[in-house]
Amino acid sequence: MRGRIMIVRVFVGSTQTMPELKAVLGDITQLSVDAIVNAANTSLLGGGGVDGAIHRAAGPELLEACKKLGGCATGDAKATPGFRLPAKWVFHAAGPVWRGGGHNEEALLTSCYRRCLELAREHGVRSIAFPAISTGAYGFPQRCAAVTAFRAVKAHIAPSGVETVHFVCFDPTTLALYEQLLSSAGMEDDDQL
Ligand code: AR6
Repeated sequence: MRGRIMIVRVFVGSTQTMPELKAVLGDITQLSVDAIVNAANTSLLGGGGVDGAIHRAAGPELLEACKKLGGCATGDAKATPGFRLPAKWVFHAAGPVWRGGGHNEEALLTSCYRRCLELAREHGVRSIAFPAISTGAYGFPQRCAAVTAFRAVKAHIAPSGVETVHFVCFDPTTLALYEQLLSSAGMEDDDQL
């Protein structure tokens, strides 16, 4: 991975463990974590952006596995093996298309992150990497997406058993947003984010 890495430990409740949240700049397909998340579409049959990169790196077995899943509702996520990726699992999340903000977009994006953490629990995943779901082809405003992602992870990580979360940023602007969120992570009231 190139670029900077910011790491923060976040206290998320009454558990003994304190998960580590990291913002990293780079290509999610390169990460040796238990699971990477794909910003997929409801067909789960591949596409451009990070979805295309993940399918290319995982090999054709990934598409064959996806075909058996029967698609995915917006806000949901489904798991496949990682095949030729360093990651053991891929969690394919279907993010919402941004339609101006009045169509439940934030709740649906929150649901993607929550579902991935539920899959992490089911599959014994301790380290997970998320791309900035819905911020490319699906047009979600970057800052709103980052705040939504960060709040969703903080809200739902405790029961998941996940110890390390990588927020993988593909450009320096996204990285700067996540670094700002991580540096505010200790605040009780994150409405100021
Ligand atoms: N590693 C990490 N992040 C990446 C990578 C990568 N290799 N490549 C792109 N990104 P997008 P969406 C970032 O468009 O908006 C696909 O065609 C990218 O800079 O991949 O959820 C699917 O099949 C951006 O910040 O996903 C769907 O049809 C983020 O990943 C549709 O696009 C998400 O951009 C999903 O659109």
